[in-house]
Amino acid sequence: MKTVQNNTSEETTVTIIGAGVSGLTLATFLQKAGIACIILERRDRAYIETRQRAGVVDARAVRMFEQWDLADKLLAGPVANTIDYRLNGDSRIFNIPEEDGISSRFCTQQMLVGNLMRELIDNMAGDVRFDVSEVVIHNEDGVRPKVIYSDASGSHELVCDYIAGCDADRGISRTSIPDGVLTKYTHEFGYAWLAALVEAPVTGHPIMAVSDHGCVAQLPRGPHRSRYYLQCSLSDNAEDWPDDRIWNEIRLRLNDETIQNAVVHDKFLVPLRSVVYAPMQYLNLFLVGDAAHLVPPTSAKGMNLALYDVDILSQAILKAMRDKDESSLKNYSETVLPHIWNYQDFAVSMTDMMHDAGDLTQKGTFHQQIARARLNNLFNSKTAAHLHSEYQRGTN
Ligand code: RFL
Repeated sequence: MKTVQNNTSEETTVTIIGAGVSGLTLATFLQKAGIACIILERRDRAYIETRQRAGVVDARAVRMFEQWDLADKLLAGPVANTIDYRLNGDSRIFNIPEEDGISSRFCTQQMLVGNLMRELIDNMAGDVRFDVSEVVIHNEDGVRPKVIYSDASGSHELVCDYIAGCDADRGISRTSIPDGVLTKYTHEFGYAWLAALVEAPVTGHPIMAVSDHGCVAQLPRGPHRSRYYLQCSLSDNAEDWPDDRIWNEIRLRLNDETIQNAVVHDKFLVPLRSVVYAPMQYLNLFLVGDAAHLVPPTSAKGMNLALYDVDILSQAILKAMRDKDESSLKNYSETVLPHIWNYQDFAVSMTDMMHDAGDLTQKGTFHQQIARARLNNLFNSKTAAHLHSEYQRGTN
């Protein structure tokens, strides 16, 4: 049977491209504030609800959700305030300081995204259009922007006031900005992490470990699972890492022969890199989250930076709509970028320290000793203990 093609044109206030953690959070806030918005997402709902990534919502983001009266509904997990740092098997528990009495929470990105979907779509009748394709942005000076997209029923046009580009690094929002407007700042660390999702819960504290054989981390991903990260070569691929090799390396790097093999659900390589695009806006288009910046997973901050952007952008849109004052929108990029750079600094320091302290092949023995001295400072000095909270506080 031939499908009838139905071409439409509609108006809304904010078109959001991408129903990841930033797009869904932004839409939920706008919907709660009575500002019309539509999300366009190229995947289906089931795919997005099962995509496994981050595991901790930091204290700043917890406070943001509390301010919107959404923390209890969206963030299910217990507080996350310790990390077990290990150097060749010697373990120290690091207490992550609270921020104004608020702690980070264990809440997987998958859980947060699922809860956001239920709140936005099922409870607030939010408009999320899945399975769209051929999304094209028209954002010319002096004209209300338009977003054209296709779905199974035909080609459609959304005329809006603002566009939020929440479609991550490979989306179309950033690439719709004319050449020469954005500057790309990037740093390649020169190694990768093998990310393996396993059927073995974190039994003590989340672990970040340095050993002479390279770095390993174990982070919680729900009550029965954890994500292991193993430093590896940029030229490796997942086939180089059969399950037995993964478990042998985990035992070796954690100095713990008692660890048992368990089911490995998925494994893939993440090349470690830091990227920032600036400015994070062009006319009526605003870039949010991974569309504008990437941090290496060592820092566990990518999702939290995306939520920071949403916090600033949602307040700026509210001000523009309620008070007819676009000054905060005009300053969006200038407001957000110092915080992003602050976290890039944190991510680079953490990543260098954790890798240089173990791996001699990158920078040699001198830098290994420097990195180990830094790690000891982190364990022993009160000032260093405040490092985490200072970064967390950022440029509030
Ligand atoms: P998302 O969550 O990737 O969502 C982008 C959405 O846009 C859609 N999309 C499009 N839709 C319509 N049209 C198009 N042309 C489109 N192109 C793309 C996509 O389908 C998707 O649904 O980006 P967002 O919202 O910017 O959020 C960023 C975070 O997801 C990301 O920073 C974190 O996951 C990073 N990250 C971690 N962050 C942390 O804070 N702590 C962690 O421990 C942590 N671990 C991780 C991570 C990311 C990882 N990977 C693989 C990327 C671990 C891993 C393995």
